[in-house]
Amino acid sequence: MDNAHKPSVLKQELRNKVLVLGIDNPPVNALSADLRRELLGVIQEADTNDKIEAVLMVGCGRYFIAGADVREFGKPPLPPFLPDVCTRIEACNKLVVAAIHGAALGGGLEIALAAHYRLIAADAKVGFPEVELGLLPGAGGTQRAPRLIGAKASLDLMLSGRPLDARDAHELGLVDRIVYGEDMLAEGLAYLKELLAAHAPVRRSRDAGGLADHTKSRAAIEAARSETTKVSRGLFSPLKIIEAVQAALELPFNEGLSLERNLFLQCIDSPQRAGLIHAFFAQREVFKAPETRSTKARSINTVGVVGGGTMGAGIAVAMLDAGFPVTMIERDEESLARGRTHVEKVYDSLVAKGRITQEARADVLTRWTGSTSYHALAHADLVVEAVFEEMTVKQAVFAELDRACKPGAILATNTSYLDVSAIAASCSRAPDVLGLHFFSPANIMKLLEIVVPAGVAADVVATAFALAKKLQKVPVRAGVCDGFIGNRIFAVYRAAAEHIMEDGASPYQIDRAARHFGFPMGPFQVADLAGGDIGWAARKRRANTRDPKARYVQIADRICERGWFGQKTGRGFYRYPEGVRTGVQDPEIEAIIDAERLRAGIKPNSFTDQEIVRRLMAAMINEGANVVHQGIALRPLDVDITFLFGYGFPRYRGGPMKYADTVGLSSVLADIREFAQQDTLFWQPSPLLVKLTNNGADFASLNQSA
Ligand code: 3H9
Repeated sequence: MDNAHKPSVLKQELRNKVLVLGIDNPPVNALSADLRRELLGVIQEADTNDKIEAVLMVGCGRYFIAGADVREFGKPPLPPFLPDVCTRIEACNKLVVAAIHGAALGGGLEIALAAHYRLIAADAKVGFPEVELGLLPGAGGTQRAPRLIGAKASLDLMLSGRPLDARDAHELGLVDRIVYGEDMLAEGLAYLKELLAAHAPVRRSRDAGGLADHTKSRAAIEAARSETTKVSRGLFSPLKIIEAVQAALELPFNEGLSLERNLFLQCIDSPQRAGLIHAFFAQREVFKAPETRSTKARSINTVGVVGGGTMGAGIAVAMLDAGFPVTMIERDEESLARGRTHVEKVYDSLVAKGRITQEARADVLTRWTGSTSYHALAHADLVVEAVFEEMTVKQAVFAELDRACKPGAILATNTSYLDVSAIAASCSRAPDVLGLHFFSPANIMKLLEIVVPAGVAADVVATAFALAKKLQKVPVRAGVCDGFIGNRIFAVYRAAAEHIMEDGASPYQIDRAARHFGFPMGPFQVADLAGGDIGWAARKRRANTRDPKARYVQIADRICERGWFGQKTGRGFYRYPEGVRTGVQDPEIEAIIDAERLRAGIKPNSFTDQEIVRRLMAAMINEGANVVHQGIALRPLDVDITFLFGYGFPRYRGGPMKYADTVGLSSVLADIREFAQQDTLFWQPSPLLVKLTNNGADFASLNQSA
């Protein structure tokens, strides 16, 4: 469509010499090239038009402006550029007022700061979330905000990415007035009328004096720099934000602006920006599953949870936090009391940390009821089973649920590995059964794998997605297989780590390499945290079905045989002396590893950290490709989100599949083929990886909506 026929994204109306600009670019009024062009043109025209005395910018829809159009980043930039639009707004000789409702974020706030006065709806928010996308406020935000509210408050805003509510924004001086009416247009016009009557001057943020106290400003900048260096874990943009704010202090305004532009373009070019923006869209894309498009969700008003252990209690808390009444079922009164205590403990610790009041705690707990009889679930709309991870135990629970629950109730299992189809088949209502795999602690971890067996009704799946939204979780649709998406891929990653360990690297070096890559913990620290006994039991269960030709590293078994199950027993791959939460290296473990290498006839090699990461990532990516190839994950981005939200994969790398695209699929495949020279069975290239590489394609090409 040529520009002449495009609908305008800026509605204009002259009201008593006030030009009202209605920003109308759904869904969130992002500052697309069209919007920038129209804004620039209109402001230029307003400046010279005698019929116009002032300009009022208001947002149509739910938000004022959500920021730059993130979809444009990474593509050739389209003029006019946002900093120039902001400069032109600020330079306007007619009064320009921004009326903020919903949110003014990133470039949206920068537009507002370029206006001469700002009013804000009492329930609106403002913020600079650019840091979460690997960017900095690049349209004058780093120069105008410090002049308005000082270096410290600006740095807090830009480095945290957290939005401010209207009251805080007003207190800081970022906005001039809070309004309480619903009609922002009317509020804005009334404010402008007052300003005009009072002959309020054109007041430009670039001239504001928030940085007048140089010593204080410099101290704030230095403090932010030393704190950021400590905590930003390899992130690129935070230090650039500080550099830009320092320029606001030290350079004339226009020079500060051009440095900001330069730093912004450096951020745009960084692979971290690409990873973080991929994560932003993927996080939204995962909600789009075939079932969410084709059907409507059932309504969920009451929830049951079977099992009051760590997992069941965590799920109960997640449901209570989302406002549901929860009925917990346990086999006897004693277990039920323990379940209740687990739930109470979560809220007690929130009270102790001052996050909630005693009254709020009491209030939430009134929605919890417990019973030892399944009949208490007669009215539940959804029941989540979280009992011992054993097929017969789960099937027995489902037989009870089948008898007790009303028709149409959704029955979910929280299994992490077991065959959900087999669980569904054990009761008479397979279309109502699916897997809801929460991650521990269930009330905190954001990931929810929605495991979809073949016979489930589409509206049950759609309901699970709606539930995830209500729980503020990030859902990923997974097919049925051993370990679904996350645990299946993680098992291969862990096996690769064990191979490297037996071949010569210490678990400590492997963990360090994984941490340097960006994981909060390495695979052996994770094993110690999860508890060695769990994996040991699973290995014993699978011993009969394991391919006898597959490489099997026995080191973890030797450790478990000593009763060393990780953190909970004070010893695992690491030692955890009293009072120490992070483990210390253990020479006895190194001796066990040496003995195992000897037993297996392996002459240890040395590995660089980089070689370790190459192997770990190749294993993860290859299995990720298998999972997509077999339809267990809808798209590569679902694998990415699983690892970002369930396994601590560094967000700035976008997830394993995005990372694979970044390094290049041909290079990953070459690595796999090289490693296969030692172990052809383990390192079988995924057919999907081979196909994409042969076609010169990447995983991103498969990320269109499912
Ligand atoms: C920036 O401004 C840089 C400047 O400093 C310098 C430039 C030179 N662009 O989240 P939702 C889409 S960087 C394009 O589900 P909500 C989103 O993908 C930017 N698209 O709604 C979704 O699409 P779909 C700084 C965007 O009500 C739809 O809108 N700003 C953008 O739960 C609805 O989104 C930010 O980082 C965008 N900027 O939440 C703000 N934003 O329907 C990012 C959203 O096809 N945005 N979309 O899946 C947000 O935080 C939330 O979207 C918001 C609304 C709070 C606004």
